[in-house]
Amino acid sequence: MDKTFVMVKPDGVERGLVGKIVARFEEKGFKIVDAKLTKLDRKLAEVHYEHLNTKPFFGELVDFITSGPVFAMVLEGKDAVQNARSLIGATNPTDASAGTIRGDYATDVASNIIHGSDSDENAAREISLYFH
Ligand code: DAT
Ligand code: MG
Repeated sequence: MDKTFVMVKPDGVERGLVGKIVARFEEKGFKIVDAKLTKLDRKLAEVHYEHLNTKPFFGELVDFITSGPVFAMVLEGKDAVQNARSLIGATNPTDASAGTIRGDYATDVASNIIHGSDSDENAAREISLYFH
């Protein structure tokens, strides 16, 4: 089975959305194979988002993702990366369809509730960063 890495960001944890978000993945058919509440230090945040480290919003992104606890999960299922991204919705919640997690719960790209890996290679990388 394929695996992906999904993380409810600090805004989602603060707003009490972990249960609802986990339920969506379970209802879709994913199996939770690992999970934890954790807090990123700046080093982990900078490594996780290193592909964005030249962007003007990088500092704000690192501040935000380290601002409080996150709920990190390893999910297993067929085409896990693609199916999870479909449930999550577009990066900018303004573009995310109703029925997706970002479409239903977020309005701002800088606090868009949830992360999901974008490729099998990045899923493996992120799983090893958070669960080792
Ligand atoms: P995704 O999270 O959909 O994979 P990404 O990897 O391109 O999107 O970006 C990672 C995160 O960075 C994204 O979830 C929110 C933040 N971000 C992206 N573009 C942004 C922007 N223009 N302004 C502020 N934050 C942004
Ligand atoms: Mg991404």
